[in-house]
Amino acid sequence: MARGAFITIEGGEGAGKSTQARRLVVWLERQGLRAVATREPGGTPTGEQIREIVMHRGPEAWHPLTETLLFFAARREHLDRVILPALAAGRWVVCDRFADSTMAYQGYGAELGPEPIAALYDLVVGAIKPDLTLILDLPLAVARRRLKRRAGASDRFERRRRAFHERVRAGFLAIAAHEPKRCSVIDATQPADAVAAAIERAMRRKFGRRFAGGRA
Ligand code: T5A
Repeated sequence: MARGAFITIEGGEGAGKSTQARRLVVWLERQGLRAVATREPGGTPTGEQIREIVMHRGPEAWHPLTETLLFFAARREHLDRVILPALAAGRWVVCDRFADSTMAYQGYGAELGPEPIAALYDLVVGAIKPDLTLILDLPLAVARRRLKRRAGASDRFERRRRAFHERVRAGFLAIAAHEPKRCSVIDATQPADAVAAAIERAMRRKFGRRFAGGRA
């Protein structure tokens, strides 16, 4: 059986990752492929517990390495229990955030630096890499407006300083520049349909032959 493909969707808060992850799974299924959507932090019962700890922690400040270790702990479980079995069973895995988020948020945003993140990646994830990473890029002002409009809006975005979010955005773009074969930067300021069309084009460029009617 052909191995599935591992696709990650990355970007800052409110960039439209969850919206596009859902749409991409539907699109893949229309191509006759079996697809599964998952997310980080989360994706397994343990991962969801870690998500609760990280996302709903109290006001005390954490060392950025503390949250980095928690994200990687959740990730190892996620790989073993969800991602690798799905790929081995021929499924296409669409993951809303993965290790590039740790590099961008903890490495760049929290200024831990890229080296500890890269070292932990080698230890925890090893040789596994996403086949394609879609980086949804959005200016902060647009992200803030979208998140404020959303029903039940949280203040998570506002709790961090603007400079933090700017470093995160620069971090994602630096990752894309460093690994242009794996990463495709998508202009996320466009309406959701146009973003989905840009993602479909990136998918066809990368995997064309594997889709019904695909070019390549
Ligand atoms: N984190 C995570 C780390 O620090 N390190 C790590 O290693 C990992 C894995 C996770 C938090 O944890 C951090 C990063 C985060 O702070 P999350 O739930 O993944 O949190 O994070 P968010 O990015 O905050 O998720 P959001 O749901 O807020 O953002 P999305 O998924 O990017 O956006 P989405 O699709 O929910 O859309 C947001 C709003 O915009 C609208 C939607 O309808 C929605 O209302 N929208 C659009 N509006 C106009 N045009 C478009 N094209 C639109 N697309 C969506």
